[in-house]
Amino acid sequence: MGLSLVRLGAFLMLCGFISSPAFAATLYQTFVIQEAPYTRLCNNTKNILTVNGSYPGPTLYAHGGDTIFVTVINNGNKNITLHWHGIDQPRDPWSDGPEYITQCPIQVGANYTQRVQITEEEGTVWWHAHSDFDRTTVHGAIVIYPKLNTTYPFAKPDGEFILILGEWWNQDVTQVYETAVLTGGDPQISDANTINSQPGDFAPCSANDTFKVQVEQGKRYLLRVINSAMSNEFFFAVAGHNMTVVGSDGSYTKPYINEYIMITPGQTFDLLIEANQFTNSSAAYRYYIIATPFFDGSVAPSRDANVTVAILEYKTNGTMPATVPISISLPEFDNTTAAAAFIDGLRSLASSDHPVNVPQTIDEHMFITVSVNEVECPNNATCSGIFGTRFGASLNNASFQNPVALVDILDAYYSSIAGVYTPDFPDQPPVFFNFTGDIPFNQSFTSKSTKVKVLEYNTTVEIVFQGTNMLTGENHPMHLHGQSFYVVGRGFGNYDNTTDPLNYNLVDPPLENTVGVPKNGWAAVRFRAANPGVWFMHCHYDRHTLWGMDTVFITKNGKSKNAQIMRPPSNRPPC
Ligand SMILES: *[C@@H]1O[C@H](CO)[C@@H](O)[C@H](O)[C@H]1NC(C)=O
Ligand SMILES: *[C@@H]1O[C@H](CO)[C@@H](O)[C@H](O)[C@H]1NC(C)=O
Ligand SMILES: *[C@@H]1O[C@H](CO)[C@@H](O)[C@H](O)[C@H]1NC(C)=O
Ligand SMILES: *[C@@H]1O[C@H](CO)[C@@H](O)[C@H](O)[C@H]1NC(C)=O
Ligand SMILES: *[C@@H]1O[C@H](CO)[C@@H](O)[C@H](O)[C@H]1NC(C)=O
Ligand SMILES: *[C@@H]1O[C@H](CO)[C@@H](O)[C@H](O)[C@H]1NC(C)=O
Ligand SMILES: *[C@@H]1O[C@H](CO)[C@@H](O)[C@H](O)[C@H]1NC(C)=O
Ligand SMILES: *[C@@H]1O[C@H](CO)[C@@H](O)[C@H](O)[C@H]1NC(C)=O
Ligand SMILES: *[C@@H]1O[C@H](CO)[C@@H](O)[C@H](O)[C@H]1NC(C)=O
Ligand SMILES: *[C@@H]1O[C@H](CO)[C@@H](O)[C@H](O)[C@H]1NC(C)=O
Ligand SMILES: *[C@@H]1O[C@H](CO)[C@@H](O)[C@H](O)[C@H]1NC(C)=O
Ligand SMILES: CC(=O)N[C@H]1CO[C@H](CO)[C@@H](O)[C@@H]1O
Ligand SMILES: [Cu+2]
Repeated sequence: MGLSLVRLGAFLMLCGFISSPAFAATLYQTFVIQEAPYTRLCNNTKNILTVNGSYPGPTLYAHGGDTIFVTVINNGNKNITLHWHGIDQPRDPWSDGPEYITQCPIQVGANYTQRVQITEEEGTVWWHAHSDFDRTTVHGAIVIYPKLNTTYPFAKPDGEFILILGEWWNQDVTQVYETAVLTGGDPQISDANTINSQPGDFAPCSANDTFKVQVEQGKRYLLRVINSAMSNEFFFAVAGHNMTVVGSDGSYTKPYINEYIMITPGQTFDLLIEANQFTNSSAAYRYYIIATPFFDGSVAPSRDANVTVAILEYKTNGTMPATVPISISLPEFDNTTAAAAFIDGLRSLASSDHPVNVPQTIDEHMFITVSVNEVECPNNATCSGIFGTRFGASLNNASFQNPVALVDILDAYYSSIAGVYTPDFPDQPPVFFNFTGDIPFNQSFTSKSTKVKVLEYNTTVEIVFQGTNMLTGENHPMHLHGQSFYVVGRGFGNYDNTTDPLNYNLVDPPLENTVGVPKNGWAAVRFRAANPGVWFMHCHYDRHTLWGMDTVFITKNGKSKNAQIMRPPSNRPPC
């Protein structure tokens, strides 16, 4: 999109004077939400919701420091919101996107221009719908190159590929969502796992559709891997090639060599591979890029366990026969040890160009239990959750409910509208017990509320997430909007506040926006609340978001002008 003077003028009027460093660019993009026909899995053609007709949607490219104005035009068949996952959006919660948290949906026929402000993020993050289950097909990558006149902290790769892991439903996902809301049951599982929307060679009838990348012997490639799946975590590998992790969640890491990675929904990894395996024989010129689900929950809500593949193919001088690509076996789907072994090796780069700033002293200590629960079945309703109840989920036994009044939380906060939320999200669970022990079924009930946590500007916060064994212990990818956090510790069992902090990494912990809280274990994160605004925090399994495994942080304004929320844009979607 070219820069339009007319639109620039309109923005100056809307937003006031925009000051940006001379080297940072202002970019413009138009995202048209529209239905488009897609064929996946044995000629099942149906309309899906897309951006600009493509699935995955368009990639946003920028450099550190740039600002992108994205005009979202909703020509689709339903109301929708978009979120820029992993972008801090300093002082601008208005553009963040989660429905009923920072805005009401963009209605059919309407449009909304969101400001995507890239500050310290570099590497790969992504954008996705943040309403109902629209994210299934409405998502894409955000590629952030080093700030102008700076370089990668590794040799510049010869090429790069975006690989987005996802899930495909033969059924209309809006139907899947509405059925889950109506019955309180587990949403129907997906029909295929996908890489760049393709299930790959092992899926019935889809051999022609497998996503393929071409590489040249002797060159080096950057793989930008995003997990956009609705409920599946994945082990991921490129057969025959080790991968060096160099970045995660839009932040550089110490180079970390592995045969496989484990990636939760919401996370991204930047991986380098050396294309050095070509032997000029037809037996060794094609390799599978492969992902298999990781699920270590004890009571499996049934899960789409299918493998998905793409193909990495070496360029050759002649025509090669289409041999079966070389594969690799990934850890078993429930191998907790294999998942932890990968995660525990991640470290921030922590160089002079990319320093870490881990809070060493903490103002607000929070201990948050993460649970799957039940809620009572309303009179006369048919509920298909466990034992005829509805599924619920909670943080500190508070099961989050979006505001019922037609107002979003940001608006209620900014305009002081009472009765929309309560500022009493607790700093600890109502009772302490053996969180990872056997918990009787009748102790798993919870209730709905809209509790938020209010933070003074510039406070340092530590959250210890404690996974519980209510109904089923499983890994939960907890995601925070508005800022990333340092993951200073992770472990299994009940967190011990005397011994576990002794093993924290306060030197070079990874900076992430999504952390996997291990099954029947805990994860400790730290951040400084220096971004005034209203920031959603939730499990990135969409069914858990729906069930209430969520809360909101409101960071109050600081004293100086640049520590205060920006003024709302005038074209905010009405409720
Ligand atoms: C970037 O480098 C170019 C060429 O060396 C120079 O002209 C330009 O001023 C530099 N820009 C910044 C923002 O440092
Ligand atoms: C979109 O939102 C408006 C306002 O809340 C509502 O009246 C309308 O029914 C919604 N449209 C759809 C297709 O859900
Ligand atoms: C956005 O909506 C406004 C109000 O309906 C309209 O005037 C404007 O032309 C629309 N912009 C685009 C890019 O569709
Ligand atoms: C898919 O549809 C095409 C065109 O209708 C048909 O020729 C082909 O046999 C179908 N393939 C399968 C696997 O059903
Ligand atoms: C697969 O692709 C080949 C070559 O393009 C084509 O001849 C064949 O019909 C395709 N098969 C299916 C099932 O689409
Ligand atoms: C991958 O790394 C392992 C461990 O460092 C090493 O043993 C193996 O040879 C490497 N494989 C390739 C293909 O480089
Ligand atoms: C292709 O042929 C050129 C020239 O003979 C040779 O230098 C190159 O190594 C060959 N490439 C491959 C992949 O075989
Ligand atoms: C789990 O993975 C680890 C590390 O890859 C491996 O050593 C172990 O044998 C695996 N366990 C099982 C039960 O497969
Ligand atoms: C439940 O159904 C009965 C019989 O249809 C009806 O009398 C009663 O009012 C209903 N209760 C509620 C809470 O809807
Ligand atoms: C908690 O329960 C687990 C599983 O029954 C058990 O292994 C563990 O010892 C218990 N921990 C405590 C502190 O009682
Ligand atoms: C934030 O707090 C730190 C101490 O934790 C202090 O050094 C810094 O000046 C404060 N920043 C602002 C903007 O108040
Ligand atoms: C796309 C794909 O591979 N689907 C398979 C998923 O797993 C089920 C059960 O094993 C199979 O029936 C599907 O064909
Ligand atoms: Cu969860």
